[in-house]
Amino acid sequence: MVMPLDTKYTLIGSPCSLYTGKLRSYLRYKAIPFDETLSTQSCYKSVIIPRTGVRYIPVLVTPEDEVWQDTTVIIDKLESRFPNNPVATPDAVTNFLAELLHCYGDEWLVIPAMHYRWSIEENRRFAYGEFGFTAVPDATSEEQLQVGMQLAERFAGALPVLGVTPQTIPAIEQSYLELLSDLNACLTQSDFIFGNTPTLADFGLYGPLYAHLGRDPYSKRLMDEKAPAVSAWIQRMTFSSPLDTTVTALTDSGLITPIIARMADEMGDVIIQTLKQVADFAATGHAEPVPRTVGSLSFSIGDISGQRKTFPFLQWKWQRVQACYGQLAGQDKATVDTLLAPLGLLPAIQAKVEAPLVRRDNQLWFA
Ligand SMILES: N[C@@H](CCC(=O)N[C@@H](CS)C(=O)NCC(=O)O)C(=O)O
Repeated sequence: MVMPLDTKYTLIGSPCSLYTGKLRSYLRYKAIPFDETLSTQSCYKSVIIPRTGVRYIPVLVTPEDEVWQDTTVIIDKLESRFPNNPVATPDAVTNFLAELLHCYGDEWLVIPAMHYRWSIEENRRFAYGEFGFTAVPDATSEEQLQVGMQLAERFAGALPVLGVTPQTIPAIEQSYLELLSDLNACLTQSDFIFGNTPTLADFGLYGPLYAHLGRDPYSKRLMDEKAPAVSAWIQRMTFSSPLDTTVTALTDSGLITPIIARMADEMGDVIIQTLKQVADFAATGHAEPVPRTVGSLSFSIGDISGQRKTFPFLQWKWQRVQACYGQLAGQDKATVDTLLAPLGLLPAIQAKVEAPLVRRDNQLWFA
């Protein structure tokens, strides 16, 4: 079947939404023709909820009037429709590391992104306005502020669910500042994470680093001051367009290693606990689809520990990382093992998934 590639897609989302930012940047980079529409209250009622069955943004309406949800799935589908300027590189090791950092950006950097947005008064007030503008763009700014405050309650209320509490906040901030410093070193050396074109790593990291941490006013100042090369990368990613260059992989530059080391320290054990709790949940024979959270687990950042809910979606994302690892062979596998073993990430990479998850109708189900 010939796809109507000359017809536009419609991105439905919000200027302040993490995953909308990720997908917008990807669409621009790929030069995929699209219009953007705000995810207003009426759009949730008329399109988002009835057509996807869930309440997430962004969604992408295709030229054939299909409605796609979940940025990871959307990017997969678009990569097969638009093979030019692929986000995968010819280098299997780079691709694996990119999938790893994609997962880190999407699933873990939500923690500093949500903390800074909702715990810092200046950011919070800005977000109220943005939420209100998105929901009811035709209302007065006073009305938008009221609506924004109501809508924001649920998001701000999610902080403890993610493990953001007065006890963990100092470690979350310390970890974020160290990450900024590592990313700054990396992006001083190259235009994108792995060299001269963006990969999935860039799009995954960009979501939280742009829409929250590079756009909310307090966080933007912090980034500009502490990590100007990251701010410059945000600009490149925001206005990206296809690049006529060949990827030069920087996986052996040593600059990526501290970033993966931090990911391993903070996420490795959370992943192992998640796989186990999802398996325990499956064993109890609960009704499906699998709920958004299935219990809680402990995690540590630096030397501070906390509790957060267990997200089966993290397992689904991790299955992709494991599948990518499973495709490595010979020297590529040896390179990855040599890199990851001292960082302590191999147990999570090699952990058995007892109850694999699949995604169907925008929900998770046991395979
Ligand atoms: N995994 C999804 C996540 C989408 C998502 O969480 N979007 C946020 C806005 S940035 C949202 O709609 N949240 C609503 C909620 O958490 O209920 C993706 O990649 O698209």
